[in-house]
Amino acid sequence: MQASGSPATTAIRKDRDRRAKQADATPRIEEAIRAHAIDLGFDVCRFAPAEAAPSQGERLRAWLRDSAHGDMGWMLETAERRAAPRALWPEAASLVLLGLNYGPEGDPLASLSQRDCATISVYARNRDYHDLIKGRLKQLAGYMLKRAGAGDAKVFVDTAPVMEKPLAQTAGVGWQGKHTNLVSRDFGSWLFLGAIFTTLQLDADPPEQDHCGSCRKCLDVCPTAAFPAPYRLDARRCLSYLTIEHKGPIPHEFRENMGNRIYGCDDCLAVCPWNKYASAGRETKLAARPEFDAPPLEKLARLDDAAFRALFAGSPIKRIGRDRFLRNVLIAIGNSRRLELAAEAERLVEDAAPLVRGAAVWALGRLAPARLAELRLQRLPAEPDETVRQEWRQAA
Ligand code: B12
Ligand code: SF4
Ligand code: SF4
Repeated sequence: MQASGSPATTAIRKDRDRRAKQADATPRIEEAIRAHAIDLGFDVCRFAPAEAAPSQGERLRAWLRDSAHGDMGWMLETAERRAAPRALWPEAASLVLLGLNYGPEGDPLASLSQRDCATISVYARNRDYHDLIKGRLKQLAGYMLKRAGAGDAKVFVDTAPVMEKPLAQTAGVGWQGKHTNLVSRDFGSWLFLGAIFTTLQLDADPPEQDHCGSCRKCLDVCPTAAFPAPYRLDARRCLSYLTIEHKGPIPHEFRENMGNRIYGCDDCLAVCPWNKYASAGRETKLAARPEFDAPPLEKLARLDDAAFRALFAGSPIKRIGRDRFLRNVLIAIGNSRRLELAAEAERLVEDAAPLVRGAAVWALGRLAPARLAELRLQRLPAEPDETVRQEWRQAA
C-alpha cells in the first residue's frame, strides 16, 4: 500500500487533474457534432433515441388505409420500414436530426397574382436540396464516427423510408403544425430536414411541444381544401402532390384553384404566424435564381425536351420531366385570362405528348372557346388518345 502524499499518489492525482482539465476543454460529443453541423451549413442539429415517436407508425398506417397517399405507391410499399427507425435499421441506437433554413428573401406568394407568370415553390427555385443535404450529412456522419473512434451511421434525406417530421419533433427541432409540416420557433415553416441514424449512444435532447394553439390559418388558406382535419393531409387534394407526384392529367375539380402554381405550393407554409421569427436562408445555392422567380408562362410553354433539361439541370424540377411540367404550365395558362397566351395553347394542342395535348385543349377552351370549337371539328376525329378525346368533349 502507498502512503498518501507518496510520489505515486501525487502522480495519480496529477493525472486525474489533467484528465479533468482535458474533459473541460474537449466538448461532449453531442456538442462537437452540433458545432460541426453548423459549420457544414445546417441551422439546427439535435438528438433523439432510436425508439422516438412510437405513435407515428399507427398514424402512418391510418393515413395509408384512407388512401391519402394517392398514387405514391412507394409510401405503401415501404410502410413497415418507415413506421419506426429500428424497423429500417435494427442496430440504430440514436438519431441525429438536422434542419437547414431555406427561408425566402421576400413574400413567397407574391407571384400568385401575376397571372401571366408562373409560381414555383420556394424550395425549388434553385438547386435540388437532396443533393446538397445528402453530401453534408455524409460529411457529418464521417466526422461523428471519427470523433467517437467507433460505430456505424446511415444518412437519410427524404428519399429513404424515414418519417423525418415526427422524429425531428421528438428531437426538439420543432413541432408538426396543423399543416403537418415541422414548424420551428426560430425558422418558421422553412426548414429542410435530414437525419443520421447511428449505433453511437448519444444523449437525447428534449422534444418540442405543439405551439399551434387555436390558430388555423394554414387550414383555411388551402386552395383545394386538402386538410380533412387539423394535422391530417389528403395528398390527393394537395397541389404539391398534384403538380409534382401525380403523373396523369390534373383532375378537373382542382384546375381552376391551381391558379399559376406550376411546381409545388407554399400557401399553408407561408401564412404561418411563426414565420415572423424566420430569416432568409444563408445557403446561396438555395437562394432563388432570378429566372425561377415568376418566369413568364409564354417562355415556359416553349420549352422542348432539350431546353427543359438545360434550364432545370441541377434543379428538383427536372425530375418531373418536360411533359408533366408543360401540363402544369398549360393549366396556369388556362387560368391566366390572357388572350395573348391562347396562341401557346393552340400550338400545344398538336404536341406529341397526350398529357400536354389534353391540358392544351383545356387551356384553349378557357381562353378562346370559339377557336376551340373550330379546331374540335378537325382535331377530335383524328385524336388517337382517349384521355385527350375526353378533354375535347368536355372543353367549353
Ligand atoms: C410524402 C411527402 C409529401 C407528400 C405528402 C405530404 C404529407 N404531409 O405527408 C406531398 C407530395 C403532398 C408533399 C408535399 C410537401 N412537402 Co413533402 N414530403 C413527403 C415525405 C417524403 C414523407 C412524409 C410522410 O411520411 N408522410 C406520411 C404522413 C402520414 O406523415 P405525416 O405528414 O408526418 O403525418 C403525421 C400527421 O398526420 C400526424 N397526425 C395524424 N393525426 C394526428 C393528430 C394529432 C393531434 C397530431 C398532433 C398529429 C397527427 O401523424 C402522422 C405521423 O407523424 C417527406 C420526407 C420524409 N422522408 O419524411 C417530405 C417532407 C415532409 N416534405 C417537405 C416539404 C418541404 C413539402 C412541401 C412544403 C413542398 C412544396 N412546397 O410543395 C409540401 C407541403 C405540403 C404539406 N402541407 O404537407 C419537407 C418538410 C419539411 C418540414 N419543415 O416539415 C419534408 C420533410 C422533406 C425534407 N426532407 O425536408 N410531401
Ligand atoms: S401545399 Fe398548398 S395545396 Fe397542399 S396543403 Fe398546403 S396549401 Fe393546400
Ligand atoms: S398556421 Fe397556425 S395552425 Fe398552421 S402550423 Fe402555423 S401556427 Fe399551426
